[in-house]
Amino acid sequence: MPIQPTPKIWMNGDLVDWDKAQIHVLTHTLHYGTGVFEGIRAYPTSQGPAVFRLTEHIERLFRSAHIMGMEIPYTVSEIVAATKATVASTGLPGCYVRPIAYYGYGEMGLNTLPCSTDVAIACWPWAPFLGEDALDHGVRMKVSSWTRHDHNTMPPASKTTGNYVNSSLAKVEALKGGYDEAIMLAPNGLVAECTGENIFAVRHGVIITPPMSAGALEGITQNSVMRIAEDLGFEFRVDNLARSDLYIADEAFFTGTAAEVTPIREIDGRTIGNGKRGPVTERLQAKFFECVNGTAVAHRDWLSPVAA
Ligand code: PPE
Repeated sequence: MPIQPTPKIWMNGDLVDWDKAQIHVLTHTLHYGTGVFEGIRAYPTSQGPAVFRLTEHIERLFRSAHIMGMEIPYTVSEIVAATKATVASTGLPGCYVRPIAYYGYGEMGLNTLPCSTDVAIACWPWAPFLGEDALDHGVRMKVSSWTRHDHNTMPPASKTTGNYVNSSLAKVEALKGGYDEAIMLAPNGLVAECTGENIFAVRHGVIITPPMSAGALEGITQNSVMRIAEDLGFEFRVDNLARSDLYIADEAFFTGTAAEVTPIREIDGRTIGNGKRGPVTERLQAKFFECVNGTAVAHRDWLSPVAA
């Protein structure tokens, strides 16, 4: 889906016109994949557009930078305020938000120590990632032939731009094979996550998602679903999964800001459960959508209205 332009992009403290938000071809991060980024959504609510778990996302941006040894020349609250201002400037009821901190123009070479850090925040409309049909009926997955990088290769706990070379290889392989998404295994063969989502299996009523040590990102949607599962009285565990645990699951699904809560109906040619969105997934998904649009009674604090 082509990006739909919005009026402004925040760059280093200013809201600039969309077409003027440009960088030099010798920007460090373009060459070496050294940036860190976030994916956030703002949703339409009765109080206007509200950003979902905004501070948590910006804190994770700063944690990614910390892992990479990058200094962001702003505070968390400055980037939180800048994100709200950018969303408000679009005039959109809801949108996807992409903050990125990157080493800009000025230095070249693998030594990032002399580089200065630039920050940009862009917003645009992004419909359900894999389509409405995927949310209702689930998707077909493939365990990737590509391995998720090891903690000592590229730390998967950081949303580093360069990490996503691995995810893109897996995503394109899956699409070319006729699947919707890929499952990434860690170097030890256990399940890590999907290309840009956390994965979950439901078996005998227990919901299980792999830990960060398995190479999963500490997902904010994952955490939201965990908290919703608690509210609904489901048993939840963070634990390792083998690919066969996924094959024999009663239900499986994945979560992410872009993907929201997407059921899985097939993995590697094997039907998962009854091949439809399962009852646990359906309840978690329904409650998640109530939380993001502000109609749930609980977790109102997850929403930051941009007008406030
Ligand atoms: N794992 C990875 C590797 C990842 O990139 C994401 C977010 C998640 C898990 C889920 O995290 P959270 O969004 O906090 O629930 N992926 C972002 C980028 C996806 C893309 O296709 O680009 C996102 O969902 O915005």
